[in-house]
Amino acid sequence: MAGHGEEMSPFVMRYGHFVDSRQAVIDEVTAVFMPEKRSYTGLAQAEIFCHGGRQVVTLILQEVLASGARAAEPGEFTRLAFMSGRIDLARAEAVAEIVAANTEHSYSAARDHLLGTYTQHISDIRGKLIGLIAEIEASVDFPEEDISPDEKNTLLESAQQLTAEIDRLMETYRGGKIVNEGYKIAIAGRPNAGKSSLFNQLLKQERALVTPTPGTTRDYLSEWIDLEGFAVNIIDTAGLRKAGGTIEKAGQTSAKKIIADCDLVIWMIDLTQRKWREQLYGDIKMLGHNNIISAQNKIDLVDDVADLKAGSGLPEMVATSCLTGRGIKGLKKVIVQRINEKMPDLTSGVMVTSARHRQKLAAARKALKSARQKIKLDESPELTAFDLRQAASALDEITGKVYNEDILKEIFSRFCIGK
Ligand SMILES: Nc1nc2c(ncn2[C@@H]2O[C@H](COP(=O)(O)OP(=O)(O)OP(=O)(O)O)[C@@H](O)[C@H]2O)c(=O)[nH]1
Ligand SMILES: [Mg+2]
Repeated sequence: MAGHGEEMSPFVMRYGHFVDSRQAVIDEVTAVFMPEKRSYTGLAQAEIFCHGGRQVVTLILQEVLASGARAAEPGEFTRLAFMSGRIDLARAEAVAEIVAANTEHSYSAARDHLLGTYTQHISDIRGKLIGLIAEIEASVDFPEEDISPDEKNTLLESAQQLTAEIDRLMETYRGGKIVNEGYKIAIAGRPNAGKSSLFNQLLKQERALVTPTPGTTRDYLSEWIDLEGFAVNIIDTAGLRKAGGTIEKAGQTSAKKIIADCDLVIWMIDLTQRKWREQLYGDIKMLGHNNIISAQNKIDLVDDVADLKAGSGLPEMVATSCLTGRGIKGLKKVIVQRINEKMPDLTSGVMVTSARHRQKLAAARKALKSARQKIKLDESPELTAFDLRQAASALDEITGKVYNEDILKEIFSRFCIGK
């Protein structure tokens, strides 16, 4: 920068000209310097703020690289922040989560992870585990004294409580997965029932989310919407009918796969079809899904529908008209209810959204179970302590107290450049 030579005071934004090696001005910029231990990465760090044009950025980058810098890998800044001990691994992962968050709930889960509420909760459980290990190891020092039945009960109870805490945490993953990966809904039904019309109604009424889906060729339409803060993937399947040509058959096979894979099926009924009641039982049975809502569609064309009740093999039903929009609001309400059924308390700030974390919790739970068994059978305290230490180390893999290169590679390669 022109005017270099003077020391830059930390955290003071300086204004100046960015010049190339021949002193030609590239842009008018501001820049700031952050000393070691007080920057994002924990290393001494400088940031240059230039105009956003592609050419300007390229030229400045060229100069910076020519003077010996190297471009950062995806996630490298956050990785450095982790390596310097400024943030733990769960919080580092939350940086990627917050960048990817595009709905209210995914954002707030990511924010809670980033702020450390979740890490704190894991650390608390770990602390209790270490306490239990200490108690058990204390008995190693007095091998001549057997553990009294009272002591044994206390140990078992503590271990049981810890298991219950881990269970509660693991249960949040049911909702956490939805918050993180989205809720998948398939719209299915006989030909002409109004599937595509419902698809369009939902898209028209809700904010569409730009979520990249793998670009495979497919015979169905898939879109993402924001439904009361949840990312919802709606899929318009090909008609599930028995007859049909080869292309239709291919469509049917994939429709079945999609249906098996989704969280909820909306089964569209065409009320103008005389035999819809008779068909419904068989159709629902054929779907074989445990979460179905039925939309009795084209209500605008018929007089009466209120003669079939949910239960006895039939799903909950909502009367709709995808032509006039009647009943769509009610249908969305039922969908949101179904999503909420799977949600833990969203205000607690403690929700497992990562499959990796869930896996580590399961490992901790398993080790705890084994420890409880050993206490019950009066096995040697050393062996029990070993199991408990394994449980603690599984939790340490969540927060990154214990890590290996493979874990780090996997986590940080998913980051985007510049984070
Ligand atoms: N009157 C009325 N017509 C509807 C309603 N919903 C859909 N339709 C009409 O029914 C016809 C079929 O609708 P689609 O949405 O294409 O049905 P689909 O289930 O996607 O049909 P396929 O993909 O061919 O199986 C169209 O002419 C729609 O305009 C409704 O609620 N009321
Ligand atoms: Mg269609």
